[in-house]
Amino acid sequence: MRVKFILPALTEATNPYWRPIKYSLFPPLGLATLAAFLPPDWEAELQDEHVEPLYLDDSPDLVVIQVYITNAYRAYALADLYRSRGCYVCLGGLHVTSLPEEAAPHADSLFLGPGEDTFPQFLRDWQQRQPKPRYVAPSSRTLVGTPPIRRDLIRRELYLVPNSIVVTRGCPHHCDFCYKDAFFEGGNTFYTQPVDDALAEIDRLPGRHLYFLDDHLLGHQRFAASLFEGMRGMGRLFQGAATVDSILRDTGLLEKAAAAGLRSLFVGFETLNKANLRASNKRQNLGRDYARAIARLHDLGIMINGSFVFGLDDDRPDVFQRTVEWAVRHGITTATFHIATPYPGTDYFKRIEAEGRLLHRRWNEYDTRTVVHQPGPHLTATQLKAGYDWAYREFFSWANITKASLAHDSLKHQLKHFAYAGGWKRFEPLWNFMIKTRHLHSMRPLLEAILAKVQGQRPISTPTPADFIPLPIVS
Ligand code: B12
Ligand code: SF4
Repeated sequence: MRVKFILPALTEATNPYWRPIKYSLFPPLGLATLAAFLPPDWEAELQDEHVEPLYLDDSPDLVVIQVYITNAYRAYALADLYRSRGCYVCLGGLHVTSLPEEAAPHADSLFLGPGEDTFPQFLRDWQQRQPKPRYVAPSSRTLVGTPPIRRDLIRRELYLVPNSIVVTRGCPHHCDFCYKDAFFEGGNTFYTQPVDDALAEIDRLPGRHLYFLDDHLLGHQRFAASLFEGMRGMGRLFQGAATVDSILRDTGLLEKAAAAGLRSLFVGFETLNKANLRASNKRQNLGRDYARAIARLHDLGIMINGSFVFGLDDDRPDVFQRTVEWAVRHGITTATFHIATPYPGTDYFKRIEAEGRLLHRRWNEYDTRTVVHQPGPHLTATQLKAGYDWAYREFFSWANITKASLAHDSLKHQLKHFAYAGGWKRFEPLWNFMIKTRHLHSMRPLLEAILAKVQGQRPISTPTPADFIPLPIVS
C-alpha cells in the first residue's frame, strides 16, 4: 500500500510578506505523527510544499492532506486532483474541523479534531473496505500508547529547526480568538503525553536544540515539572511558549525549566488594554504585572518573543506606538504582531459575523497580516493595516534593536539580544541564499556560536551548557 502525506503551501507565498525562512523552520509534525499509525509494511512519503515543489504525477493508494485556514484552497485543489485519479483522499486539521461542510466535497473521509484516535480507526475500517465519510475525535482523548513520530519521513536538511516536538495537546485557557476550543470541542481540551514517552522522544532527537510547539508548555504544572526534572543533565537547549500568569507563579517551575535548558519563551501578552483582555476572555492576563513577568524571565537568562494582537475592539490609533515603545523599553527580544483575525469556529468569529463586520471570507487572506474584519469604533481598517506594518518596521529597526538590547544589565545579554533579533529579521538575503543553496542546516552550528551563557543571571541549581542556540521564533 502506498500512502502520501501532504502539507500544502499557503497562498501567502505570493504575498510581499513571504519570508522563506519562516516556512523552513518546522517540519509537518502532525502528519509525521499520523504516519506512525501505518502498518510497518506500507510505503509512506511525506511532502511539505513550503520547502519543496510537490511531485504530482503519482497515484498513491491513499492521500492524507493537512488543512490550515490559509492553505485550504490549495489543499482542496490537490485533493480534487488526486481523487480524479482514483486515489482515496483524507482531509483533516484545524480548518476542516471548523468548516467540515466546506471541506466535505473534496474528501473521501474527513477528520474532525486531533487524529490520534480517529486515524488508526480509519485505517482499520479502510482495510476492511468500510471507511466512513466522517470521523470525529471521541470525547475521551489520549496520547497514551501513541507510537513514536515517523521522523524518518522528514527531510531534516530542509529545516532550520527539525527538532520540533509537541508533548501536550491544547491549553487550559479559553481565549475567545484562539483556535483551541473549536478544535478540541466535544472532549478534553488539554492533555499530555506520559512523561516517560515525552522524555523518550526527546532522547531520540539528535543534536542539542529542541523547539516545543505546545500551546502552553507550563500549562500542566505537575507534568512540566517532571518533564524538566527528567531533562536535567540531557544537555538540551530549548524554546517554548507559555502564559504570563504561569511565569509569575512562584512554584520553582520556571527555574526548573531554565535548569533543563529553556532559553527563549513565546509569551502571549496580546494587548496592554484591560478592556480588550476582558472582551477576549483572556482572564489569565488580567491584572497581571507584565513587567515583573519579563524581569523574571530575564533574570533566568530566558529571551522573550512577545506576541501582540492589534485591532481588538478597544484599540485606538496610538496602540501601535504605545505597544512598540513598551516592548522596546522592556527589552523584549523579538515581537510577533498579529492583526486580529476571527477564525471560523471561534467565539470571536461568531461575534464579528453576527455584528456584520466580516469584510470577506477569502480564507487565504486570514493570515494575521491582512485586515479581514471591520475593526472597533476607534480604528479604521486602513489605520490598522498601516499601524501593523509600521509596528514591525519600527520594532525591528536597528535603532530599536539596539535600544531594547541595552535594557539588559549584562553586556553578554545585550549582545545576545542584538544578535538574535538582528539575525532573525534583518538578514533576509542571507537566509534566502542558504535556503536556495540547500545549506540551511549548516547555519545551525553558526547560530549556536552566536550566543553564549548570560553572565550574572540568577544561579540555577544545575550547571547550564556554555553555549545557547539563538533560533528564530515563530512570527
Ligand atoms: C508550528 C506552527 C507553524 C509553523 C509550521 C507549520 C507546520 N509545519 O505544520 C509555521 C511557522 C510555518 C506556521 C505558520 C502559520 N501559522 Co501556524 N502554527 C504552528 C503551531 C504552533 C504548531 C503546529 C503543530 O505542529 N502542532 C502539533 C501537531 C501534532 O498538531 P497538528 O499539526 O494540528 O496535527 C494534528 C491534528 O490537526 C490532526 N490533523 C492534521 N491534519 C490531519 C489530516 C488528517 C487526515 C487527520 C486524520 C488528522 C489531521 O492530527 C494531528 C495529530 O493530532 C500551531 C499551534 C498548534 N498548537 O497547533 C500554529 C497554528 C496552526 N498556526 C496558525 C496560523 C494562523 C499560522 C499562519 C497563518 C499565521 C502566521 N501569522 O504565522 C501561518 C500560515 C501557516 C500555513 N501553512 O498555512 C494557527 C491556525 C489557525 C487555523 N484555524 O488554521 C495556529 C493554530 C496558531 C493559532 N493559535 O492561531 N505555523
Ligand atoms: S492561552 Fe494561548 S493557546 Fe491558550 S487559549 Fe489563550 S491564546 Fe489559545
